[in-house]
Amino acid sequence: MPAPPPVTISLLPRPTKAHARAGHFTFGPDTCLRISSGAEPAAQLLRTLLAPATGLPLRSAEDAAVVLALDPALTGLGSEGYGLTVGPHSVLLRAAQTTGLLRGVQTIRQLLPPQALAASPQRGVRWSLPCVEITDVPRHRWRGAMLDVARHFQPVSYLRRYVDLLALHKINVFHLHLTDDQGWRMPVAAFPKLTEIGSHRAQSMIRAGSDDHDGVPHGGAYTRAELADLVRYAAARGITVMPEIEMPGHVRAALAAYPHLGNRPDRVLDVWTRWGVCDNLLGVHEDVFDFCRTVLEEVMDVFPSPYIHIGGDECPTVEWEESPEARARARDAGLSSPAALHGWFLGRVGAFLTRNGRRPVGWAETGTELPDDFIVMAWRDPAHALAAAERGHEVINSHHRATYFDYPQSAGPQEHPAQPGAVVALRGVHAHDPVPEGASPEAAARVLGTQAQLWTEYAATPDRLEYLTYPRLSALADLAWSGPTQWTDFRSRLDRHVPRLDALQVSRHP
Ligand code: TNX
Repeated sequence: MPAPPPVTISLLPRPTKAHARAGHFTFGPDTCLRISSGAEPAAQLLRTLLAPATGLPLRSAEDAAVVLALDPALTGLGSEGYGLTVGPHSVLLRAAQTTGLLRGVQTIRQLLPPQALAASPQRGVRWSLPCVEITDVPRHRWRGAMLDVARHFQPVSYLRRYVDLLALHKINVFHLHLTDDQGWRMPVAAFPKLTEIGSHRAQSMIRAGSDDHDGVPHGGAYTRAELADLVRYAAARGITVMPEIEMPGHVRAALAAYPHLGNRPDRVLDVWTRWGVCDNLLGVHEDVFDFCRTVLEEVMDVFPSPYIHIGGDECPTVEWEESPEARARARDAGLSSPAALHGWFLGRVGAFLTRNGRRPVGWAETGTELPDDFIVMAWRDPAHALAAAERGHEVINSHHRATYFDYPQSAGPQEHPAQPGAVVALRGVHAHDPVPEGASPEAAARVLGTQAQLWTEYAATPDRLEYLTYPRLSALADLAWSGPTQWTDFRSRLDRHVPRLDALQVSRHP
């Protein structure tokens, strides 16, 4: 076997503290694990991740060289931090909570040669990692990635791969955008037409602002069992799957299935084939709130996530202004105008979630319009993130100019068709501090973190999704875990990270 090449440590995200020591630890067929009580999920993950390329059995033994230890007394590490000591004859991974061990497993994986990440057996590689002392605690507790499976459906097998790549980057929230004007992807037993009708559209618009359509039907929906399985798969990697059910706008697919939920029950709508902002909204009669509660009850059954996203974005209120019923409802509720039904609607549904022990999350249109108990996802403007945090909301900074991966990565002609309107370059992603400038210490403490958004109007296939996601997600994950770093430091670590993405056959942007 060839001697191991000289190693310097290069991790992404960057650990809080890492001190390299002389020497290596080498995994072999006889390397065993000692697993403390509560550390079994980490052992399981380590075996699952390393088996395909290395074939290492990593059996359990009492006198093992590799120790995975849960120690609740390590309070300084929080729920996700870990300590890792690699010596020439031993590896010790410790954390206060199981999730911390799962993060540490990803670090062990990155310390190995990149071939360790391959999907098939790799011969002639020495499975060595450099001796090192690491203490690692994330800066932000919300490090998310949103995938829009409403505009283009992806099978759950691909969602599992997406989750695997997130876990490599220590992302902890997978936000699944399940419903929109162009498709409804989650089955709800009490409303079967949501997926029977709402999950298929006749065709799709080709380019923004043009009437060209591709003539190709598009559709797909998950089964409840597939979603429940995805939740378990993600949990085994320390990732929460947060579902999003859009309301009161972005609901055209639901209205195509159940016209009585709209503002004009007599009107038959199709599942939308265009991109952009649609005028059709849910009505504000009690049937609609029964519907929302029933849907969310099923959502809460399938997704144990403490957070449930209910949309709230891009909600033109024309239909409410034109509806005598909605105008009367606004008057009876003491609202100044039908437009104020937006906050009233979200407040009612949010209160239902709160009563059920979940936190509502919504997209901020201004930073000051969401009900008090909402976690605010500020997407339009960093000023909204600041305003919401100053107002007392917990905030996820998702500024579109730095976190919307549906925009192209450069203005070059080589880019695939993507969302028009902006360029989100790697450097811009790297430079986006989630804590908005000018935040008071109290407001800064309410900024939970940041997340990437992948809207999929213009991305239909796994290749395209990965091209848009990587390496920008590597930059966002680094920022969310480690905080701002020097561009040159990030670049050199990314150069060493790219072989890992390549071993995983990620169809990344060059
Ligand atoms: C705005 S951001 C939207 C999405 C689009 C996206 C395209 C947000 C909450 N709504 O419906 O897909 O822009 O970039």
